[in-house]
Amino acid sequence: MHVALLLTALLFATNQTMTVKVSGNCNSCKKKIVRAAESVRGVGDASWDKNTKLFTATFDNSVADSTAIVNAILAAGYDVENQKGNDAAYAKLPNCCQYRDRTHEDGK
Ligand SMILES: [Cu+2]
Repeated sequence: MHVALLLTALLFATNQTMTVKVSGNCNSCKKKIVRAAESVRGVGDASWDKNTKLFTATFDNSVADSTAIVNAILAAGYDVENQKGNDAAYAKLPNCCQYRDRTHEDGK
């Protein structure tokens, strides 16, 4: 029974979707978050909503995994859930994207 389930899971190991909260302010953040995620091999569609701060990605789980995607976003300087993004990368973000230091006008 368990072996059969595992085989089924392996045979159909294709697309998986993940949703995590990623900090950010604006459309420029969105581009960087999406670009970072899509730089991971196996990632198909990635998107981020600046109002809800929710990031969603679809990926081939035989090639990519959610940890690799989260790490790519952290490396770009963006906080993911309770993990802090890379400080050096964050320092290089344009002023409008400094989400830790300023709250965007249209944000809550
Ligand atoms: Cu921004």
